[in-house]
Amino acid sequence: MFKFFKSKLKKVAISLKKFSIGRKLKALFSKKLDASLFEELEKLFYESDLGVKIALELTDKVREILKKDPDTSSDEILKILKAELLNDIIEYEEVEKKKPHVIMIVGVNGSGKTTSIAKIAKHYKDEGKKVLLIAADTYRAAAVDQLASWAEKTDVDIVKSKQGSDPSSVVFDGLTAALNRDVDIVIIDTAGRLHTKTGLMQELEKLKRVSNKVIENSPHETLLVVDATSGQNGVDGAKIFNSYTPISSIFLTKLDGTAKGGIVLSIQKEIKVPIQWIGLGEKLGDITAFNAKEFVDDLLSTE
Ligand SMILES: Nc1nc2c(ncn2[C@@H]2O[C@H](COP(=O)(O)OP(=O)(O)OP(=O)(O)O)[C@@H](O)[C@H]2O)c(=O)[nH]1
Ligand SMILES: [Mg+2]
Repeated sequence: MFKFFKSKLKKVAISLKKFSIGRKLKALFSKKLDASLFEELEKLFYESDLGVKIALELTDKVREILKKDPDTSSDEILKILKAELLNDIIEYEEVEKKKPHVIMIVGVNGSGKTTSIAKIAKHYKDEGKKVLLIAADTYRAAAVDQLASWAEKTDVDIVKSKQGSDPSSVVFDGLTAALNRDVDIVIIDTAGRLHTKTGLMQELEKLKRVSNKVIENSPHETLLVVDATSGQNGVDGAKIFNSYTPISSIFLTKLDGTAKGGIVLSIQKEIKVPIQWIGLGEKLGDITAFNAKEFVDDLLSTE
């Protein structure tokens, strides 16, 4: 297990450096102090998808530092900003897992739910856990087949039913099977839904009720899958999802597809939910556990 984290974190350290705004910041700090500096600073923060709130806060912070001591070195300023950003990050804390541990996956269409489920399934399978997938996306024709094909590739069990059937009955059947088969980890795939569709959002509440009926206190985790390339839209959507169905952590996908890493921070600031996983590609191995300190170090790296 240690090996998994070690190798994955190494990969992340390499690929997240591309988000760095540290060098640009350093260059800005070497300019003379005037109003245009702060304007440029705010623009830089904003352009890296940090969101308006964080962009303003960080700019104010720099203003305050330089007001106190105009000679503060750029390295010192970056150190303070790192601490400031880390302060906003809620670290994911591993939850104690009782058998069967139920994880429900939710998110908007195409955010990467099904692919991420396969990645998580492989992660637990590699840890020696018995994993069961439940195909509760019964809306889209290919959805069940897609999950079934991942189940085959990762060599884990799956409970499915026909397209068009009631997703809550699949959840019921799947969880009952999990109890009978001595499963460690259950992962429920749900249909993609737009956070603005009230009926579909309420359906998630129903799925949770059914889950809780079969296995008390389940789902134990509700993971929201957010596409990192969706910027502020993704952040707004996450907020609404969280209001309907409390989210325990986030799987941020497609971070390989964006040059801006700020969404990691703005999403946490806006909905106060920890990021647990990061997706860095379409393959099973393209997953890493999110590490706040490394991420902030990379974001403000001057290398
Ligand atoms: N580059 C990249 N692509 C990803 C990542 N995660 C998922 N994808 C791709 O995103 C597309 C959608 O992925 P799905 O897993 O089908 O998304 P979904 O949320 O299940 O979609 P619906 O079930 O239709 O709502 C696929 O082409 C995936 O290969 C990632 O971390 N990086
Ligand atoms: Mg899907």
